[in-house]
Amino acid sequence: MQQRPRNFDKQIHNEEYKAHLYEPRLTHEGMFHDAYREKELLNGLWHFQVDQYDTFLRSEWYKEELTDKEGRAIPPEYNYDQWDVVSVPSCWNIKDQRCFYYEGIGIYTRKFKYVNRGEERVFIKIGAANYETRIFLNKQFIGYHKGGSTPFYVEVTDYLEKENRIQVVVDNSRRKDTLPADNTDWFNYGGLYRDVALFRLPKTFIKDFKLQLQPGSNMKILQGHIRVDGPEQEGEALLRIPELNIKQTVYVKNGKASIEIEAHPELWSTDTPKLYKVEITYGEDVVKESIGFREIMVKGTDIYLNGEKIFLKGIACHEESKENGKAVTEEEIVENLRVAKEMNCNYMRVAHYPHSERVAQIADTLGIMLWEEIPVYWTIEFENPETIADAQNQLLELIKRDQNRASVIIWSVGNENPDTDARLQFMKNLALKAKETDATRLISAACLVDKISNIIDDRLSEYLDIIGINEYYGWYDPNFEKLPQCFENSKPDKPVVITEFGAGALSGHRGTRDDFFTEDHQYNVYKRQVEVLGSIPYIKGISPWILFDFRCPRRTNQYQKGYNLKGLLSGDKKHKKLAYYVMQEFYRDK
Ligand code: GCB
Repeated sequence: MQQRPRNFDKQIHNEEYKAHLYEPRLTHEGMFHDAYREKELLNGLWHFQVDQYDTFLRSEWYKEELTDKEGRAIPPEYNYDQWDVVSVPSCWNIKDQRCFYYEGIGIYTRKFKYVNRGEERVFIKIGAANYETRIFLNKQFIGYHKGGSTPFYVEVTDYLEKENRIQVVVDNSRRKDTLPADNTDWFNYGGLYRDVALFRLPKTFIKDFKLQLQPGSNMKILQGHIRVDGPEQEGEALLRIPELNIKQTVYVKNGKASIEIEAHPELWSTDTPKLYKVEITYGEDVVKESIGFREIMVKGTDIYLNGEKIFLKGIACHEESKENGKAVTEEEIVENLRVAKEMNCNYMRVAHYPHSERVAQIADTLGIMLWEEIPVYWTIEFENPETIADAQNQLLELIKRDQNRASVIIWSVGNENPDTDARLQFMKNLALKAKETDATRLISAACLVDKISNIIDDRLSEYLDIIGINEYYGWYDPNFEKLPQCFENSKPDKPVVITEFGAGALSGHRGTRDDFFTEDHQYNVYKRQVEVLGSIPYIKGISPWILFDFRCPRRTNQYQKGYNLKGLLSGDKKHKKLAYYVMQEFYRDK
């Protein structure tokens, strides 16, 4: 151990200041079932401060030590209540013009009251914060979370007082070891951009609850599990689905129970997105759910929903709006799904990271199937144990969050990753983990074609149910003839879904079909693409890139100006480009 210099000053010399701020780590294990639980939102105006030098953590501002040991005043370097306020949820890039390109640390703080209602356990949930988050409550560090788009939960029962101060330190610095890593094709928004909520639960509560149609049961068996948390590890739970006349006692032992019930539900489908109210009671706790029952499977190169062959008529979508960045509103989510439906879609690729949990809840009610994805994007540190653990945790957080959503039919473990041995190992493990955790959905990934032999031949395919393929013939690769050739060269034994194709066009910009960035050029690429894709028997779905234009710092020409223009709609979602109608027509006739 290096000796501490005699003039060591903790405030400025201590580079180990963060070492004790990684535990407790908030992971999928700390999640609880909250889909339709009562909650108290801690949204609203929070004080906010950019913290470029990480001084909050370095100087332990959370301790609010404003005097020395003898009680003499120390000059304060902060005053939480004088900081500017921002609304939560939001992205700091949007709410404060000075922060548009800011990447780094931001501190959020507010006060709230708490009145104890007797025997209760209290938790705080953060819907998402990008990317690394530390939570402090009443001068104590209570949890650390990694991952920019999944929810996390921390128990605060023992930290609460009548008047509380919470601080949330969010760091969106791009790094090599994160997911995604430092290089992506979208904007790196920062902040506390989904709801912050407080939950009061009984001493023993239902922590996890899943109920789905058992695959291969002729659509007659509802299967699932319950996990409880708290001192009452043994007892009877009551499961009720009034509309199906189901009232079943389930025995909980060691905090766990399996569910298996024979039933004949009306099946959830895109035409009739039937949802059932499900209720589970255990001791004082009740959880409610709204669940659609459906079976999704593949056989040969076909995809079946409830035993019938389907074609995934889709569109890819980012989580963004011009006005709100990633902190999209309920209305914006509904509007995106509505426009997709109007385009005759029955499916959406929710790329490249988990979007708000409201997306799947709303898609459940509208009858739109979803592909959900974790941000294993392009090149990441496939061999770094910390990155591996982070990816697995994000996957499990996503699965746990949306495990009861009928709309979610595919878990995607990544996008356009280089086919190296390390990547194969990394993604194979994710695919196997997803399957082992959830057998009621299909596993996929958006892969690239082998560019040298022009063939679909990604080694990861072996571990996938559906092979996703991104291809940009007619755009990045102007030799369009290679598209039909590639399909001719390939003999996949599984369904292929074209997870991306596309071309950029500035809304309203017209020209010939040879002029880049005109709607005419984009239209032409779409026309040629669907003509080929529609004729390949093993292609069982398409999700062109992308529903609307989105912010992207890599795109800097005179048309793009910081936007990726491959949208079928403009960035403000007001203008439909010509190519939109190509898809609308193609899907109508498909
Ligand atoms: C891709 C990526 C997507 C990009 C898109 C593009 O293959 O998966 O994230 O935005 O291409 O526009 O280049």
